[in-house]
Amino acid sequence: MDIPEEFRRRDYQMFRGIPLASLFVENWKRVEQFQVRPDDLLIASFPKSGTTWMCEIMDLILNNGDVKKCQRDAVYNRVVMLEFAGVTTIQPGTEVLSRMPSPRLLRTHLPISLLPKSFWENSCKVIYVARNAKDVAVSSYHFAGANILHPHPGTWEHYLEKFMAGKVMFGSWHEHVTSWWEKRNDLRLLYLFYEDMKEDLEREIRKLLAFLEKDMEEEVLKIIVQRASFQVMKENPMTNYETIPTHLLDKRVSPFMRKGICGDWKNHFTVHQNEKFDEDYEKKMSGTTLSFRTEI
Ligand code: PPS
Repeated sequence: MDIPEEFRRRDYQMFRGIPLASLFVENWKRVEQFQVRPDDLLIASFPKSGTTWMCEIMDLILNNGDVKKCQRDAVYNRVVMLEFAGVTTIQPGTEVLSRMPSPRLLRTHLPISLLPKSFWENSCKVIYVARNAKDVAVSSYHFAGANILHPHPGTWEHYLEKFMAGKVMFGSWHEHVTSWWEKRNDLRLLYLFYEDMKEDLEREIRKLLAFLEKDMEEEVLKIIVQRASFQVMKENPMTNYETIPTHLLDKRVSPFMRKGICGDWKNHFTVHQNEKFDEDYEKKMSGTTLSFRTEI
């Protein structure tokens, strides 16, 4: 697994108004032509919103809580990222997916405006996971420090300004969460929240089961809740990203499974930053019925 020098720590490339890693832009044709199968299951999210958590849960559900089966590979290989592209040895997500038997689980961080046409035509089920903007900003700041596909994040103050302006990978959090929310009835979509999952994971898994029209024995449900706990996932090499080499994702800078809480933003935002953020947030979110909890 490697990423050539020229693609490391490079500035994002603007693509149809969205900042993306240039590796992803170069691969765009494949993404655009991606063929959805109606029994595909798509996990969509803004980065750092609980995607990996949802991937592990969904793989456990589809495998009926068979823990051994869910240890077959790292979570990012079990649930392939649609727009992911590397060069040399890293295969584009679309290529891996095209060889995968159905039912496929896949994930994306794309804003809904960039979702390939085939999703609208073939209408597979979609699970969107959203997390409050303040904790996402904090989590993505730490991740950008560790991940060479991002430019260096600089100071927290500098990064927070970029986040508010939508100048981070995949663009504006505000636009991402609201545009997926507004379109939730045009797709077969279940919209879930990280904070609700933290509050009562079993309850949220029951929502998933109803959406998937799947029955499950109570003992299996308990196993899934336990396997998807932060502590278990942090210690599980198939979910904690320890299989990604340090020169690509430096876990000494920040572990992938970092804190896994709601409200860590309070340890990062100054009073002034919080006021400025809230003011900007009010303006950007004024037209939506979507609302978030920043503490539980
Ligand atoms: S990525 O890189 O965009 O796919 O990241 P993503 O998986 O969306 O989000 C990573 C954050 O989710 C936290 N996480 C969890 N929280 C609670 N419980 C469980 N089981 C869990 N699994 C992952 C992870 O720790 C990251 O959040 P932070 O705040 O950085 O800890």
